[in-house]
Amino acid sequence: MPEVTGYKWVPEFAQGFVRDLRVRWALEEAGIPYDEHLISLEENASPAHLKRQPFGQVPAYRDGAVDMFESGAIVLKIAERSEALMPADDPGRARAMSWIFAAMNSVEPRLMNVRSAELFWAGEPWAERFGAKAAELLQMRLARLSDWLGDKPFLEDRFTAGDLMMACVLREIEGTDHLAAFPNLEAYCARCLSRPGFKAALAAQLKAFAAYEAAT
Ligand SMILES: N[C@@H](CCC(=O)N[C@@H](CS)C(=O)NCC(=O)O)C(=O)O
Repeated sequence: MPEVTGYKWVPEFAQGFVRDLRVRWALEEAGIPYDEHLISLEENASPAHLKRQPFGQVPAYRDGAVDMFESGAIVLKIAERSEALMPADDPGRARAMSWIFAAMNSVEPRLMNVRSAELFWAGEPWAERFGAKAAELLQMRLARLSDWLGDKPFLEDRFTAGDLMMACVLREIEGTDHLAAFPNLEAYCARCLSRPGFKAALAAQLKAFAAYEAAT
């Protein structure tokens, strides 16, 4: 059975946002059961973990055939094996692939700049100006995404792993002013997150943290 490496516990602000969620969601959509391999925050720097994830992060993933790191690569691998996440035809697969990379390379870095200024660097003398510029650049990118989506339910003609990844990125700013300017993106994000696969993945990650908290 596939095995997903995540954390035993993280601080509350990160609960529900650790990136093994992306892998869990992909497996849920594909209907593939999996085992959890949960490590502590300290263990992520252990030689054994660094051998599997060179940057000391989660997620990692392994099954009988592959041993992988990087959430995007893992989701792509799972998607290649499941039509629930990618169409069977080559042009359709190429589009889904493009959206996975777009979410992680074109949208997420701009969003992370904004969130880092707000959450991690707040109070630094330069953070306010940096954050304002970062927010402006994020709005420009979201405007393009919003134009592309228009009134379609998904980025292409059906739900794919590209939507999964884009929704994982957008939910970081769900309910904030950053997304409020784009009602179609807000509705799109909510549509993706209402899928049973997402709910099951989120519940599984949170259950692990709750179990750890109850035991300590
Ligand atoms: N690009 C990596 C990022 C993974 C990542 O940022 N993981 C976080 C949890 S969401 C982590 O393990 N952080 C601990 C650290 O960087 O030391 C991916 O998408 O898999």
